[in-house]
Amino acid sequence: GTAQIGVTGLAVMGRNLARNFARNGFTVAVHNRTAAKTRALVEEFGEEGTFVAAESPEDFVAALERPRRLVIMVKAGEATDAVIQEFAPLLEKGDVIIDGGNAHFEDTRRRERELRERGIHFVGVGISGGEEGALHGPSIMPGGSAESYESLGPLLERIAAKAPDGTPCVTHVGPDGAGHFVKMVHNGIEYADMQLIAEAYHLLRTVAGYSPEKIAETFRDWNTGRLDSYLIEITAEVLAHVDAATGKPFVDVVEDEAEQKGTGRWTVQIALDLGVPVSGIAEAVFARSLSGHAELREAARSLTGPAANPLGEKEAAAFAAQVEQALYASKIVSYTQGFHQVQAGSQNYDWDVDPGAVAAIWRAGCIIRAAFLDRIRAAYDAQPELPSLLSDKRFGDEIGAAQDDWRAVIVAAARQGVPVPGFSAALAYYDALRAERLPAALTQGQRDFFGAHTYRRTDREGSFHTLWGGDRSEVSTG
Ligand code: 2AM
Repeated sequence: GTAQIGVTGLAVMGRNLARNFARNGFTVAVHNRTAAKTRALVEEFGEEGTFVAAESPEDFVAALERPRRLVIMVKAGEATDAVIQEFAPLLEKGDVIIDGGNAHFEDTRRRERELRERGIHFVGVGISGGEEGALHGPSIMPGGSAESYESLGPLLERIAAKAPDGTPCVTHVGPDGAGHFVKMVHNGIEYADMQLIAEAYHLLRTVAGYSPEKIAETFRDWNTGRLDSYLIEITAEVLAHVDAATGKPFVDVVEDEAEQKGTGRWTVQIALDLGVPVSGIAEAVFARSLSGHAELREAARSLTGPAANPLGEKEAAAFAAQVEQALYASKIVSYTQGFHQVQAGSQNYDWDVDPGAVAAIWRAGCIIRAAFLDRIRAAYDAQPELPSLLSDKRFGDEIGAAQDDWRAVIVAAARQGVPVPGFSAALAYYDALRAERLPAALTQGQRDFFGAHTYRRTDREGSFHTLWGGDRSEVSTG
């Protein structure tokens, strides 16, 4: 075979990825269960590069140079397993199967293990950036053996997005499920970013009394500063959009029930298992789920809230500046939590993930791309063993400078009845982490009281139990 890479599964993501490879000079074998799609791709985009259209799995495999590199772009779950089962028997030792779908990292771990036993490399690749990214340059998060990355890396580097400094947004994240894990956390952070932006919008609309157009302007302005990011940019676009049918702001005619595909939920589920407090991501997932409970919201609509009391024009501008501070501070916290999860996953699964490298490949191509990521990368570069992003001096200083406004915004939100679960959770995390003493000591006392769960003391080694039902003397338990 002559093709350097093959793509099977030619729905829009697979098609665009195949075109991206071809446009970058690679010979690409293409295959799809329904062959009409393969023919359509070559007919429509054939002149973009060199494609080898394969009708059968056998033809497809034969078209690939060895060791074969075969990208599967089908639905995550059973379809992926079915396609792996179909192709694995046709492959040889040293060939590489790449799953570019949105797989759960535990599935990737299982598939990698099973294929490794057959001498086949399995690379689970997180790909972010949607259809446009797949075509023009996504952020790519591959997990698998170092050997497979040697063969695959140079191709991925060509098709990946390029950061502002020209570096490709791809790195060997780590073994087996590391790539899909990091992609999952990316999506969790994306949920949190979106929720924080939504809260900022809600506050500007309700407390500052701004119109969607005025808020779009405000976001455009923020986008020239430290909040510069793809999500802020598209938020301004969405808010400025006017519905053609009614002439109303688009945001006012859309049903306010947010949906989700599940990767944000995975992030939180896994965080619970790993014991990582990703409260901002969790609140973002819950905020979407709450919005979707139309019946509960309808039943609660008559409950009492505070009297509306929007600010005057001058106060509103000052408030908007405070909201920018609150948004930025909360964003630092949610990335702190997300990177904690990346590091906890890395530790738990023995992946040896470099968090600075992860920040670097999120600088372009993906949904959370932002100038901000460069600063996270710099923080880890300066201090690879950074225990938490909040311990970075620059982030710590910035959040310290923002904290008065951050608190004022949350107070205003509470006064005016605007839900800000993301802002509040972020502030609670900040205040809890920096607290000298937490009431967890009391929690330990309660646990010891009702369940003899024991506690440790601040002044002595060992574990202890107080005889709560007796004379309340203390016994040493080990
Ligand atoms: P199709 O065009 O033949 O339906 C997204 O669904 C892509 O995955 C499509 O290209 C689809 O092929 C392919 N796909 C879905 N389930 C599949 C399966 N079980 N086996 C092979 N291809 C599958």
